[in-house]
Parts: sequence; structure tokens; C-alpha cells
Amino acid sequence: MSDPKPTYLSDYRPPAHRVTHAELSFDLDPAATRVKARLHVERHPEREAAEPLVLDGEQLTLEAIAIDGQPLGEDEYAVDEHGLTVHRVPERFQLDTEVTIAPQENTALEGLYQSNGMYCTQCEAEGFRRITFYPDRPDVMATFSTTVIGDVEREPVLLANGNPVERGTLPGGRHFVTWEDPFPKPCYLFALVAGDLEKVEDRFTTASGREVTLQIWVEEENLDKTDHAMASLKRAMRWDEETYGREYDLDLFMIVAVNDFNMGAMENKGLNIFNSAAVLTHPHTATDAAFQRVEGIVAHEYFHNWSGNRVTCRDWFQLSLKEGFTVFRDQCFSADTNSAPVKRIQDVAFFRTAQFAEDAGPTAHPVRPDHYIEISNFYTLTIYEKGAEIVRMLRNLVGWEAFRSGSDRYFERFDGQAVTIEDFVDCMAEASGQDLSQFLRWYSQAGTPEIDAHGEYDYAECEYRLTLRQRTPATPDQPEKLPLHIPIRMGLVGTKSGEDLTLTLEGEQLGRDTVIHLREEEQTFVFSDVAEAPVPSLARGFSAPVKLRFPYGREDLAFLLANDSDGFNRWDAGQRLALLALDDLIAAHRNGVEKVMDPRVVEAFRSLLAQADTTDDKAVLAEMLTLPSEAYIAEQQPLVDVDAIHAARTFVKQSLALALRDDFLAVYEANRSDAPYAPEPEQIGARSLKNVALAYLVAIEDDAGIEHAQQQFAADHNMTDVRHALTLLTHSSRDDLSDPALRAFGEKWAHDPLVMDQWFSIQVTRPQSDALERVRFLMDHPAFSLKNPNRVRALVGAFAGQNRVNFHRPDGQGYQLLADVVIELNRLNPEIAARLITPLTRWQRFDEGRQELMKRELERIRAEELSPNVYEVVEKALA
Ligand code: 0A1
Ligand code: ZN
Repeated sequence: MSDPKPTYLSDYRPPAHRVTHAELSFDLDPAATRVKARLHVERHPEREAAEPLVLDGEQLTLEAIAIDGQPLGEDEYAVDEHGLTVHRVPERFQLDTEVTIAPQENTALEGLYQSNGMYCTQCEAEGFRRITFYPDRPDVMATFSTTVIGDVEREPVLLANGNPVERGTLPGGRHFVTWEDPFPKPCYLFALVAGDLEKVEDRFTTASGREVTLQIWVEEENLDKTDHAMASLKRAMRWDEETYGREYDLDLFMIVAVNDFNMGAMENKGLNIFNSAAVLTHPHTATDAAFQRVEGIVAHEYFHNWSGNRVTCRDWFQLSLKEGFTVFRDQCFSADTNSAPVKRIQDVAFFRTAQFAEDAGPTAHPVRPDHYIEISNFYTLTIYEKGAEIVRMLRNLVGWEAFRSGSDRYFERFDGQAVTIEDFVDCMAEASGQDLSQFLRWYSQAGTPEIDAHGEYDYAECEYRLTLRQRTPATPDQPEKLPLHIPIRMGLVGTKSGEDLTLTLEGEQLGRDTVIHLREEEQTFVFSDVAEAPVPSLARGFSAPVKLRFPYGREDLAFLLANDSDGFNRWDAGQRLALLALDDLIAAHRNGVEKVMDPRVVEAFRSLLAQADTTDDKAVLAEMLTLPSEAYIAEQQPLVDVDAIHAARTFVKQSLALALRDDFLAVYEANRSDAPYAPEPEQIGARSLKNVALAYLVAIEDDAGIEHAQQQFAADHNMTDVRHALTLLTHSSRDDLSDPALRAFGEKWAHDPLVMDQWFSIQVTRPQSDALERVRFLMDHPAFSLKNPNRVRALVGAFAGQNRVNFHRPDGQGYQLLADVVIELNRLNPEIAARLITPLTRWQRFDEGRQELMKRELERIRAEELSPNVYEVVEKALA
């Protein structure tokens, strides 16, 4: 199976042959689907006449082949495990092939496969080669005409990209539909769906008056779970018109919900295919977070219609061209529709935990990698989220107006083309007149830049001198790093006034909030006319994806938490303050010394709680009252001690709860509501504030808290509240609280896989020492299947990724369990197997004993016959 040859960006060459039009026909059958393809092919004008035609193809059985109607003799072509070569072809011709494939045996979920009996496809990045012989690369763009033939009873619905142009019945209980997509597209955007589906339909009128039919296709029992996705879609369509001037371009836009899907969703032209978890919602089955995630993903896929489909990537090294830009677009959309500060806080909290860890580990890679073995391993936080941070920096560097005009230029100039990251950045440089050449290094240099900052206030001169020094640590293949252009948004907060001071830099007045540009390894910025001693507020809004260290004292942080005009940095000051306290407690735990709670943290929380009645953004307050996660705390430690981190964090939570018990209780009680559920910012804010308070109360097993949790569970008002209460009960040390609630929930929702996923996750993330045994036990549960990625993520992924104390059990059983599952999945679904290994790849961060145990499991995996996906990750992890 393993074929470890890397592909290099520097080897890129335009295709020797282009396909201008593809006519496909699928005669569906679970064991032997016949795929006929007629490709209209022409040679690239600059390529030699003697060049053979080379097409990609994997796991295909070739039944027939002809050029311009003439069947080829056996010596005229060759087929191997990677594809088809026709030795001599004319300059322009039609190639006809017929192949058979077996969708029912496809457990990798790439190409054409079956999910719950329905047929569906996943072609990004290189799945189309499992459907037919084709130049499977994004810079070959063709128009497609697709005929789908299925059984009238089993597959009443037959869908593909574009518009339906013909349908009819055939002998033997079969029928067909032909679809035409007028927009040239790369084959990774091809899609086909067939099955017994029902639809919900709506309409949208575009800004220029085009009438678009919107359809969401689901299994019948899910018809009541589509409202939110449909409303989100319409909001996203309007937003893209208003914000980017982008309209939808076909008469029909379809979304299909599929149970077995490797990722969140896929932007196939006119026919988006979604993981059911990323589209279905109902107040009784989905939490607020799930509602928000669905809104974001629906928008993300829709936005790809321009950033990805109309203008696509030249090659897969440019993946962040479409993903970074589209994530940035969906983040801004969600910020506009919900609480903007909370959206930013949540995105950054996740980014600093997960992307920073990726950037510091053995699989670190640049936002534009220069080589890969298996491209599906590169759908990473670096490509997506760091890519989005780079686009955000660009927007902030050039300003919104130039950014928008650069975006217009980009879409106009490159419509219908497959382009590069430079093409995008060039448009921004042209629109703004700025030199972005140093900025481009962000795309080629891996690793998280670290900035050490310090400042001095000169009372006599009324000057504040801020010195910033940047350094990017070495990453695999990149020992040396160059200085980056890093925009730092900042203010100086006067310690007397509590207000942002006017900033004067080298004689220039810059207002009270400005961006300074760090371009050298070290730079000192001298602010003059600083009337009082300030505390600097740096990298406001997380203005660059860096680790910024400043020697803040705890008083400084408490001061910023109370006074910073930037909401994001107020939150961050609170996190930094908590981290300082946690550091002491982690040390105390390790040294066996009694733990003492820092009163400054208690006082900071007391003042936060006092704002609960008056704040106009309860969701932000809820974030401020949330301690940094164990994973984020671990990120700050030189060597991760999972038990000390867990003990310290639990101690802080319990100390805060003991000291502020009445305040938490009051906040909980003031924020309950019987109003009918709506996934709207105000309700969501109140729910999150209430639920944060409840978590503190249950952490000390407060009687009133436990009773509230039980009532909240029993009241069954909405899934946000039910799930939160169930989690608190299950994660408490009291089995008398957790067992009955888990049983009731499991019985009630046995029929709903997406709810059972939540039931799995809640149990296997409990800190109690039986979590690992529960994972093993639940893997035999009838609702569990290794073949379904959502189940695997909910059970095994949640355990390994979120239950730090139990996954890292000193006896190594957590690692063993994960390796067992990876080994099995390596055969079934290599893409999911490769992703699941991630926690094991971080072995360098732990003590020697654990390092050995983790490496032993990686080596056990390496001894198997591996898919390229798993091979690449394991090799990097052990390199
Ligand atoms: N382009 C999709 C992500 C995606 C990538 C690969 C997939 O299957 C292997 C599926 C989806 C997006 O960004 O949403
Ligand atoms: Zn995407």
C-alpha cells in the first residue's frame, strides 16, 4: 500500500493535456457501477506532439477505451495502479473510457461510496481518480455533463452539479437524470448523489434579480432539522453580496446531508455535500455551539463558490489560497451575525491551543507547503486557520477599502482560472500600493513567531520605549528563519486615568489605538508626550498569529482586565492572570507543597461577576469567567505534566467556587429562562453565562448547584442546557448523579446517531479513572461503528484529544488503545486514521516515561503495512 514518494512544489508544470468538456454517465450498482466518460481533450500548445496522454486512475477496472470512436489495441495504452497512459494521441480528440467501480466496498469515503444505502461522492483533493481516468489536478478545468442512472425505487433522487436538463425512464425499473454544469471546474468539485431523499425548498432573489431555488436534501426523519441551515444559507448569500459584491451564479443551489463523511462539508459546484453533523440542527438535539458551527460551515461552503470555485487553486500547494481566504470570510460573517468579540475570543482560544501545537510539533509545515506525500494530510489548522490569520493581517495592513478592491480585482482578473497565492497577494499590493514582499514570508515559513517585548517609562522625558524582538523557532526542514513583517495593534493605557493615551511616534500623532510594524529582528519604538506611566496593551484583537511575551505583573494584568478598551485584550489579560496563578499551583503540586489560591484572581472574578446584571454581552462575560483549558495551559509549559495541570486547574475552579459561591448562584438563577429556544446571540449569551456559573457550583458539589443541574437535565428544555447538565453530572465524582442521567439520555436518544455521539463524548471525557475502560466498553455499543468518522471522532477522538489525564495514563494504556484503533482504521479509512494519530505525535512534550510509551506505539503502527496517509504522519513523528 505505501508509496512514500513526495510531490514537490518546485516540480510544478502546466498540464500537457487539457480537458475542455467531460460527458459522464453513471449506471449505479453497489458492486459494479459502470462509469462511461467521454473527454474532449487538447494538447497544451507549448507541449511536444510526442507527449503521451497520462491520466490518473486508482482502483478502476477498465472495460473499454477508444479515441475518436476507434477502440485502442492493447499495445496502444498501459494501465498501472496509478493510472492510464495512451502512448500516442492527436492534438485534439475525444477519449471514451468505460470503467467499473464498487461503491459498497469503499470505506475510505473518497470517490463514489455508499452511506446508509445512498450514493455520494467526495472528490477533493484526489478522489475523482477513483471514479474515472482523468487528469486529477485542479488546473484542468472543464465543463461537465453528467447522466445518473439508478433504480426508480431505491434511488428516486438523482443529483449532480449544475442544472437538470433531461430526465426519463428506462427499462428494468431504472430511470435517469442528466445534469449540465456550465461553469468550467476542476474535477475535485464534481459531485453526484443518489438515493431515497426528501427535500426542503426555499428561494433567494439575488441583488441583480436572479431567482435561485435552494434545496436541502436529507433522509426523511431529518426533515425537521433543516430550518437553521436554510436560514444560515440565505443570510450568507446576502452577506456575500453586501460585503464582497459576490452573487450566486446558477439557478439551483443544493445541500445534501450525508451520515458518513470524513470532513465537515464540501463545496462541490451547486451541490454541496455535508456531514450530517454540520447541517442538521434541532433545539432538542443540537447545542448552541452546534447551531453556530452549522451556520459557519454553511456559510463557508457557500463562500467557496467564489473563493475556490470560480477562482480555484493552480495546484494543491496553493490550498490555503481558497481555504485561508474562505475561513477568513466565514469568520467575519459569523462575527457580523453573532457576538463579534466572542467569535474572536473563541477562534483565538482554539487557534492558540491547537494550531500553535501543530506549528511546534513534528508535522509543522508552512501555510504553503513545498512538498507532501499525501495531500489529504494537509487539510490542517495551519492551512485553514493560520491561512485565515494571514488574510486577516492583510486586511488590517491595507485597510478594508483596499482589501475589498483587491478582492474585486482578484475575482475579475482570475475568474475561471486556477491561480496561486502570489496572484492573490499581488492584487492586494496593487490595490493598496503597498510593498508586501516581506509579508509573503508568512506563507513559506513554518512555526509560530515568538516576540519578547519589554517597555520602559521615562518619567523625566515623558517617553515610553517599547522594544520588540522576534524569533521563529526552527521547524522540521527549516532550521533558519528570517524576520517577518508583524503588525502589532496596540495602545498605552494610562495607569492613573485608566484610559488609552494619545500615541505619538517619531513626531507623528497616531490616535489612541494604532498598528506598529515589526520588520526587523529587534526594534525599539519610542512614544513621546506620554503624560503618565502606562501599561501597554499589545497585539490587540490578536493582530498577528504570534506568541507575545511581556513581563506583566499581576497588578498590571488585573488593571488591563478592568480597563483595556479592547475587549479581546481584556479577556486575554484575565487569561494571563489565571495562567500566572496556575503556574504557581502547578509548581506547588509537583513539589508536594500546599496549594494557596492567589487572592488577586478571586478579586478579579468577583468584579467580573458584579458586571453580570449590567453587561450588554453576557457571552463575553462567560468567556472571561472561563479558565484557560488544560490544553492551553499545557501549551505554556516547557514540559507537560498532565496531572499537575489538572490538579491546579481543578483547585482554581474549586477555590473560585468556594469564595464566590453566592455570586455564582445568583448569576445562575438570574439567567434561567423558559422562553422558547432560539439560537440568537442574546439567548446564547445568557445560557452560556448561566452554565459557566453552574459548572463552578457543581465543581464543589454544592447542594443547590447539584439540584439545579439535575433540574436543568430533567426539564429537557433544549440540548444546550441538557448536555451541559449531563456533562457536569457525568464529570462529577458521584456515580449516583451520573449513572441515572446517562442511562435516561442513552435510552431516549438511541435512535439519533448525532445525539449518541454527544453521549459517547461526554462519557469518555470524564476525568474519573474509568474513562479508558468506558471507551473500550462503548466501542462494542450497537450505536458505535469504526466505519463512521463521526462515531470515531466522538468516542476515540474525544478521549485521546480531550481527556488528557486518562489518555496519558502512566501505564500507557491510552496510547495502546489509540494505536489499536489507528491500525484498524489504516485499512478502512486512511484519512481518518492519519488524523487520529495527532495526540501521539506530540510525544516530545512529555516526561521520559511517557515519551517511551508513546514512541513504542508509534513504532508498533509503523511496523504495519501502511497507507501513504498514516505512513507520512508516523514517519514525521518518529523522524
Ligand atoms: N474543501 C472542504 C474541505 C474538505 C476537504 C477534503 C474532503 O474530503 C477528503 C472533504 C472536505 C472545505 O474546506 O470545506
Ligand atoms: Zn473550505
